[in-house]
Amino acid sequence: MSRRLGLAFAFALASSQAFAHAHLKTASPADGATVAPPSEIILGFTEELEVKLSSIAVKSAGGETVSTAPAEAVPGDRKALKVLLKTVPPGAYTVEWAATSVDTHRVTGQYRFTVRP
Ligand SMILES: [Cu+2]
Repeated sequence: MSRRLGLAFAFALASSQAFAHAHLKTASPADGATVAPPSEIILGFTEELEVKLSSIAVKSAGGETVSTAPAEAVPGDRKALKVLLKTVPPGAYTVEWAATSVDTHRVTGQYRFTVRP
């Protein structure tokens, strides 16, 4: 392989790794959804996760944390993360997540859903 081609290959490899971050792909409840009180939040990502370095916190409009425990693995799905919730009254909730993929890159985000009366 020529030096020039080798360099191009290295760049291609670096950029494909840069795309291997865990981005949010699915959420239950979904972003913007209005739902009956959920007992858990399940998030699906584009990459496999380091669960111990990932988190989900769910807060009410008043700022109270309603997630009960650290986020945990979803059996059989290394790209998913879940957290259990207390009994949640109607209102707006914010899900704040941090996902560390197996390449150790960390991506954070948040979204909202509403619990209907
Ligand atoms: Cu990455």
